[in-house]
Amino acid sequence: MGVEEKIKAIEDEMGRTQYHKGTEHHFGKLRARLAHLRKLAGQHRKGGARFSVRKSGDATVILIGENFVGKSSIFNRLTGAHSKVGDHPFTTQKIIPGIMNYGGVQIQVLDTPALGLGEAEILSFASIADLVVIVCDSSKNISGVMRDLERAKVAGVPLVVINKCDVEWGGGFCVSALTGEGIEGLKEEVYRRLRLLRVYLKPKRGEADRNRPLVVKEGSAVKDVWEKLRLKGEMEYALVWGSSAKFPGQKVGADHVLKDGDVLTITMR
Ligand SMILES: Nc1nc2c(ncn2[C@@H]2O[C@H](COP(=O)(O)OP(=O)(O)OP(=O)(O)O)[C@@H](O)[C@H]2O)c(=O)[nH]1
Ligand SMILES: [Mg+2]
Repeated sequence: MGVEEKIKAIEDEMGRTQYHKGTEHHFGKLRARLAHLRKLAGQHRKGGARFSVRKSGDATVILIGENFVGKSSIFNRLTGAHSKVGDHPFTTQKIIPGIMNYGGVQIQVLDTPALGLGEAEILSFASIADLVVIVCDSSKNISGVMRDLERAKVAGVPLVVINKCDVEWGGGFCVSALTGEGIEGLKEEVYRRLRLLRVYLKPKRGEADRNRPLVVKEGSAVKDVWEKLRLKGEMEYALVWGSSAKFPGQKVGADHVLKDGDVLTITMR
């Protein structure tokens, strides 16, 4: 049996086995064996990654954490997707992408396997995400995960979410993927932490489409919007309505810094 086949066999066995006190030790052994085989497979694979997923949307958020803390349940709540929620640990075996729509902003959310399954690869995805959300349950501490992130040189301050607050209140940002408690607040917090701003483009004659914002990073100027549009030709000036404008329809140049919710008309030469 080749390494990939052995990995598949162990994954299948983990999927079939009920997790309880009696099988805890067996699970531990399977997990260690899996980690070893995955390391071997990585060495044999020429640059090929085990998990593959493309970045999409306006920003990418990754949920990481230990097994069975409720990453997939929270992912399903945030995105409306259906990542499998199991009655045993290590249910999620791949990185699963979904989209959280936040007022027209398309935020890609990644559900991940427990860190014990392919830690290095999961952390490499964490380093390209715009926000890392560490999920834990109220009874576990997160220092191990924080150390992993530091070791993998993942920049930025992660958002820590404590799930299962219906069972035990542990302080911090508490949600329950089971009852839905705190999920709306979590969506708000994720959006806030991404530091994005929405700009609504308005044609010269006509209204702005309020359902489809153009999304740029906080602090962006008119020229960043212009770049994102990838239009040919040269920009002449822009008209802006909203909190960055001194008055509605103010004429501004390429360096004018925008605010969330601004409406913008760009005029070309
Ligand atoms: N009481 C309670 N149980 C929860 C909550 N969220 C998830 N669960 C349960 O916790 C277990 C694990 O949930 P998952 O969402 O599969 O957890 P996970 O972190 O994705 O697990 P792995 O993929 O195995 O790493 C399941 O039995 C869920 O039903 C919650 O807020 N409260
Ligand atoms: Mg899962």
